[in-house]
Amino acid sequence: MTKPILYTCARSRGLRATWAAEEAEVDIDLRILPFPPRYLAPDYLALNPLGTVPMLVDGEAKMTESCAIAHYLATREGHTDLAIAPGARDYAEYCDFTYHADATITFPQTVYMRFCLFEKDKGLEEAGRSYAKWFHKRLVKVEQRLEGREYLCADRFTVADICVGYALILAENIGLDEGVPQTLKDYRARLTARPAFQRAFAREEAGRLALESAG
Ligand SMILES: N[C@@H](CCC(=O)N[C@@H](CS)C(=O)NCC(=O)O)C(=O)O
Repeated sequence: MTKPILYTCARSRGLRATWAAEEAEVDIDLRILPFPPRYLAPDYLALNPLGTVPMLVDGEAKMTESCAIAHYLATREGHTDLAIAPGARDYAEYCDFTYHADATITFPQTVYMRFCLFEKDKGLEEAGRSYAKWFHKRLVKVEQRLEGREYLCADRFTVADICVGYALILAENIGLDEGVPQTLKDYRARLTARPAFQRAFAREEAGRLALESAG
């Protein structure tokens, strides 16, 4: 099997993939790019015309969705406990929360980031703030699911927790933590205490610092 190459920017949604690789013990070639790559690493566009991160290249396959990459890395060499198999308890919920993480939760976060952090000069901050409120309201489904549960599915840690957990990590990084319920902050603390998360974070930071000192 070839060694998969993960192109990403430190602390971006690619952290879902770096983290899944550490949990699943998949040996990846981690390539940290400057953010945003479309401007700061224009050669990357030849590889990924979207200009987005993460991107996983595995042989002929090229993947550009963080949650799909996390699931793929966890199951690339066969089923593992990081995923839930078809027919097993909570398979439907596993699929649902894994997709929910980016499509429903991270989506409003990114609109907030764009209007309130990256493009403040465009006069769209009010719209950005309403997306922040929308993000907080959308946490209700995860909050209810975690009532009486430590993890989202099948009473164990899975890729669904990686995918949703990243959105909660991002909330803290972009100043949206005030509206995050305490139960979800506690859940996030349980997730980020995992040795595999800490290794993934440290690998990305080392890549980011190497980039900074190079240039
Ligand atoms: N749905 C995709 C979204 C990828 C995405 O938009 N990534 C952001 C970083 S978190 C990005 O690359 N932004 C820079 C750009 O669009 O130029 C995923 O989950 O991977």
